[in-house]
Amino acid sequence: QHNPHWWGNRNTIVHLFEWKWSDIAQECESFLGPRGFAGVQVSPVNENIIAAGRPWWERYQPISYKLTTRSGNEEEFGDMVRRCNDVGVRIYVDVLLNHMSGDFDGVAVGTAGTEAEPRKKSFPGVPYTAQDFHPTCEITDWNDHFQVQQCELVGLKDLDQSSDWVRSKLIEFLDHLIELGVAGFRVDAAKHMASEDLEYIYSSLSNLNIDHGFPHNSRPFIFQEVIDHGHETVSRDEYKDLGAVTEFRFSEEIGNAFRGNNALKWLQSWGTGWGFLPSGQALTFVDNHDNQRDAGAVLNYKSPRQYKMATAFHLAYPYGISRVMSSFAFDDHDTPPPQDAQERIISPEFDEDGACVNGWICEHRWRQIYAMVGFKNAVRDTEITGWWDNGDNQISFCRGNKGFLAINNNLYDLSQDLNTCLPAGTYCDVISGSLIDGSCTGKSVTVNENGYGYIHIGSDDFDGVLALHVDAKV
Ligand code: QV4
Repeated sequence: QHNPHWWGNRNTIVHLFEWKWSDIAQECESFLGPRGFAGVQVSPVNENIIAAGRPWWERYQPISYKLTTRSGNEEEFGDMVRRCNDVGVRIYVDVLLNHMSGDFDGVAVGTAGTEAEPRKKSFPGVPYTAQDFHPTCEITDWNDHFQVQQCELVGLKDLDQSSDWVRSKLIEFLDHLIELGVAGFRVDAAKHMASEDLEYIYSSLSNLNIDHGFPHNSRPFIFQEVIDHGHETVSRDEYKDLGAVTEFRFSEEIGNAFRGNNALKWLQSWGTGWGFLPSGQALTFVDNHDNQRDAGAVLNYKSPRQYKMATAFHLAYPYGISRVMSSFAFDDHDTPPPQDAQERIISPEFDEDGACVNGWICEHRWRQIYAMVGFKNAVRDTEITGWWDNGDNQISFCRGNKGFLAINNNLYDLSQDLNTCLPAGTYCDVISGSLIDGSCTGKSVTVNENGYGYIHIGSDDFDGVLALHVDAKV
């Protein structure tokens, strides 16, 4: 279940973290479809507890499988899936199979109005009772296989996926989403569940819905959240054959490199050469909604210059199943998504350049990022060739004879003739500008008969990247 079921030559998933379903439907039609995005990872869809101040993470504490959250209800969800599929954008749902909510004093009322008593492990909306859960214990040793899989992750009531009842409820929930037209799932906290149980659940799921344009016998795409830094007792290898796995080492290493802690020349062997999973099993990202909040090597929107360089490399280098993060502005771990005085999530608003202005960051609408989504589509099925570097933090490479990328993360200019591998002609750099009505609003590069062009990326240029491809020929 490694096939994401993308349309045509599309290649990139965007995580529209905490967006409402009606806004995502609109975004598919007006932006994602036209810009060639392949799919959207959406926030959890099923009912959750209501936590004080409405932190984003309340959605990781389920109460029932009713499809009502602050992002919208079932009807709005179904409408979004249909409208996105109609313009070739797939929907992947973040699903919580590991647990229900954590402790809550007294009776909790969820986002669909369902009551539950988490302390008693009583979730009548499903229903689940105490016998459907593992006995309560805390994960104190992350190298203890039993604790990681059978104790409670941050106190979240830990479902027993070996039980027939729990399995049947989870399968019913996922099948309902498949019926509504989704293409697959991000499996939250997969590491905290036994792979045999997950295998049973995944293999029991329905095929994707042919009424939504999926071919007969299409299996749901699965990507599993397993954080494996390389020395974990519960490793990515236990899950990689069941579906794709989030490759956290990718995120950490790309952050390290573009923060200047590791020379970019070493990226020549990026991918399996760095100990990452085989390309078709790796879900790759510069940052995700968790690690963008942690201090450390991982880059996020707050370091835009480095972030754009890392993203350009991510999308230009042929490795992994790519996901781009689309965030809301945050100060700390608990900052809620943009909301109004009634605690309703608000819709993104855009300025005349299409950038988001009201608390949504919308990295996917930054020209330097959506242009690389287009680049990845334009160079699909080509190999990496013509690697060049200056022995330090200036690199360039070609994707067959369809695309060329150069990056300068040194504190001095990159100015020289480089092999772009492109057919002779003039190309528009899609990072510094766009090709509009046949003319380029940014830098242009003229490529000669030998494929060489003069490349200049000044150390004080707004961006440290230059990208050319055959679909942006002047
Ligand atoms: C608190 C204490 C605990 C205590 C508990 C007792 O911190 O020590 O045991 O009370 O009741 C929130 C709070 C957290 C609180 C917990 C339970 O932040 O302080 O525990 O609720 O009330 C998200 C957030 C968490 C949040 C959780 C549930 O990141 O902060 O916890 O949602 O709302 C590991 C895992 C990996 C996981 C990662 C964060 O291997 O699977 O940690 N990542 C996924 C998601 C992540 C999500 C969860 C898992 C849980 O990507 O976003 O956690 O669904 O690496």
